[in-house]
Parts: sequence; C-alpha cells; structure tokens
Amino acid sequence: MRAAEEVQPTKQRALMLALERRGEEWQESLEELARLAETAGVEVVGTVTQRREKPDPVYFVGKGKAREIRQVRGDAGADVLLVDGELRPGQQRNLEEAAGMGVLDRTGLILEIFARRAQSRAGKIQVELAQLSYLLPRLAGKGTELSRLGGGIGTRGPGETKLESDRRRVRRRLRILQKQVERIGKRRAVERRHRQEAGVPVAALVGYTNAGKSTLLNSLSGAEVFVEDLLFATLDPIIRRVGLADGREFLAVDTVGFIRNLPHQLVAAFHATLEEVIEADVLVHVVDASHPQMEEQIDAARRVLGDLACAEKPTVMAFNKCDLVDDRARLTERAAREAHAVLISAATGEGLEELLRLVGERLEQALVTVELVVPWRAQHLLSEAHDRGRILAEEFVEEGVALTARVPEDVAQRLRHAAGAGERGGEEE
Ligand SMILES: Nc1nc2c(ncn2[C@@H]2O[C@H](COP(=O)(O)OP(=O)(O)OP(=O)(O)O)[C@@H](O)[C@H]2O)c(=O)[nH]1
Ligand SMILES: [Mg+2]
Repeated sequence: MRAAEEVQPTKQRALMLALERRGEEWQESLEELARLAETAGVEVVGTVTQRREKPDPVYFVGKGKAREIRQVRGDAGADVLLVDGELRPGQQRNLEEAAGMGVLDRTGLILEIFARRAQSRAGKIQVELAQLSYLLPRLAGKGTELSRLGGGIGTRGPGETKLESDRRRVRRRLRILQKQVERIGKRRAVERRHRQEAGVPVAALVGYTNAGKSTLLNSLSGAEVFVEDLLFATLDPIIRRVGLADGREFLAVDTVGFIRNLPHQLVAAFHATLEEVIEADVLVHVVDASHPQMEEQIDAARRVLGDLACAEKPTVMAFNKCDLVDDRARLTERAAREAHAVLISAATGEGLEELLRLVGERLEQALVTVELVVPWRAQHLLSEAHDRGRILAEEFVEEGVALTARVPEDVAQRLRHAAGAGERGGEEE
C-alpha cells in the first residue's frame, strides 16, 4: 500500500484561507494565490474565508474558524492550508495545531516555487538564503522540519528535540550563503563594469510575472529562453544583444518577474539578480494587457521598482499580448496615458519595431560612460556629474580629477569638451 503511494505520488490537495477585508482586493489576491498553488503543483480543493479587518494575533482567523477548518479539511481531503497573508511564526504554529494540518503562508508558498524553479548555482544559493531567513524564526515549538522542502509542501515537523541544533545549523549555513551571495554580487558587478566600458547600453525587461518578458526577449533576439505559462518561469538574469534599426545595439536583460507583495526575504536574497535592473540604463515595463487585473499588476510592478529605487529610470511601457485583446480602442487610450508606451505582441511580432524605436530614443537620454581627466577649472562639471550621474571612480591627479562615471549624454559632452580643452591647455570654456 505505502510503497504504491510513493511510486505514484498523488497531487497535494490544498485549502486556501483568506480574510475578507473591506475595500481591499482580497478576491484578486486569492485568485493569485490559486495561481501560485497551481504553479507549485498543488490542487486547490476548497476555500475558507472570514470577514474581518485585522488578522487575529493568535490564529490569524478567529478560533472558531480555525476549528471549522479542521472539519472542512476532513470533508475535502486536504493536506495543506495555504494562507493568503503573512503569518507570524506563532500564528503559523497555532493554526497548524487548530486546523490539524500543515500551514503555508503566501511567502512560504512563493519560496517553494522559487526553490523548484532555481536552475543555476547562483539561483539556488539565493533561493536557499531566502528560505533559511524565512525558516529561522519559525524554528521554535512545533515548527516545520528543515527537510520538508524535499517532500511535499507544508508537511508537519518533528517537534522540539532537534530544534537547538537545527537553529545553529541554519545560522551557520546562512552565514556561508550570505558570503556566496556577496561573491555573486561582486562578480556580476565586474561583468556589468565590462559591459559598461564596452559602451553598449542595457535595457532591462521588467514586469509582473507571466507578462511575457522572456517571450519578448526571444522575439527581439532570436534567443531560446525558457517560456512557460506559469509564474516565475525565469529566475536568473539572461542577457542578449539586440540591434536597432539605425545600427546601434543594446543589451536586453530578462530577469525574475515581480508579484504583488514580493516577499522581502526574496528581494533581499535576489539583490544580486535585481541589481541588473537597478543598473540598467532603460527599463521596458512589460504588461500583460490581456489580463483582467492589468492595472493591479502594473501597480504591483511599480511598487517593486520603487523599492529598488528605479521608479525614475527612463521607461517604455510595452502593453503585451495585444493579440488577445478585443477592445483595441480602449487599450490604445490606456497606453496613451503613459509618456512612452506601445502596444505589442511578443507572440506575433506586432509593434516590436515601434518598441525598438522607443527604446532607442530612451537610450539616448540614458547614461553613458566617460573616463577622462576633469581639469581643475572645470570642477563645477564634477558636481553636475555627481548630481545627475553615477561616479564609478574618482582620483586626484596633477591636472585635475581622473573620473570614470556614468552620466547623461549632455553632461558627457561638456565633460569631454572640458577635458579636451585641458589637454590643449586652452583657456576657452
Ligand atoms: N497570446 C500571447 N501570448 C503571449 C505573448 N507573450 C507571451 N505570451 C505567453 O504568456 C506566457 C508567459 O510568457 P513568459 O515569456 O514566460 O512570461 P515572463 O514574463 O517571462 O514570465 P516569468 O519569467 O514567469 O516572470 C507564455 O505562455 C507565453 O507563450 C503574446 O504576445 N501573446
Ligand atoms: Mg520569464
């Protein structure tokens, strides 16, 4: 009996639990949780909700409701409870106790998905770091077992005996992982520096998960990037060279998708990956225009960009999947509300020329690398470079300041002019 079960593992069955909060879009959030469950390979067999404004500090929902879940669980044959929200470690334990089943909150579920998707060494290290930072405060009382990640999701843990040694092990492992992530960050920084010195600008494809970023990268560059109709298909940054109509080139970076309330453990652990976005010259914000929650997804992506201090970067909005949209007029109107926007279909190729034209335009306003000596009498340009660009290196030399910086094109021109004038020993400005 048992052996047969293990050979043919049945799909895990989940109950979802959410609070019906007034004015908050809890239904959309719940739909997204269902999508996340599907991505994690879990079948949703029922939903329990409770109308209340604030989570109960002990059980997340009321105690009565928590007991009710135990009943529903039996009827539906569910083995894991997915909570649409963030549980404090204590709430998670109490709810597990009351409901009599494994409990996973939204962050825990997203971490499970990331763990399954991570392919590269760097991706795996970053996911493990995020998972352990999430797990550490939960290793108390009847917590969740470390090894549960290998088995089904939300499996219940072993009890108290191993706890102290578990905690020590986790802390030690966390330190090692943090060092490794630092190294990844440094290596990527060096690679970026080389790209910048080569003078090829970078456009990062950003946006909500499943918007079509990887499909777009494929159509733009002919690359074969993993595309799937699931959330978080891409975890590692992928970089491809793309040509513009006028012969210029840029590098397109495809990276991890965003989501509403992206867990902060993930943002922290994936900093080395998100750095590709932070350091890009231009952003292409890819939007799934066929999605009923398009506006919420745009907002969610913008919030993440804000967290990364990228809200002010030159951006092109690409309203993708327009082949699936019936009301073109309405979408065109919506796009017109953005300063730089275009309707595209990464699948059919529609609008891609216009997209490239816009990206080219935005790249001109983006930063370029200069490496020169700013003569002493042109020091006012230095403060402008500080204000409007990014200083990569600065060193005092006899003739002035040896500067390597990324600055807007107009500042670059004046810097070059001043440096050139310095070389000729001219006095003109
Ligand atoms: N009809 C249509 N489908 C598209 C288009 N672009 C992407 N898709 C589909 O949308 C799904 C998601 O596409 P991906 O390119 O994997 O999306 P992504 O933004 O890279 O997703 P993550 O890596 O998970 O963040 C796939 O099934 C694609 O085939 C489009 O223009 N039209
Ligand atoms: Mg992708």
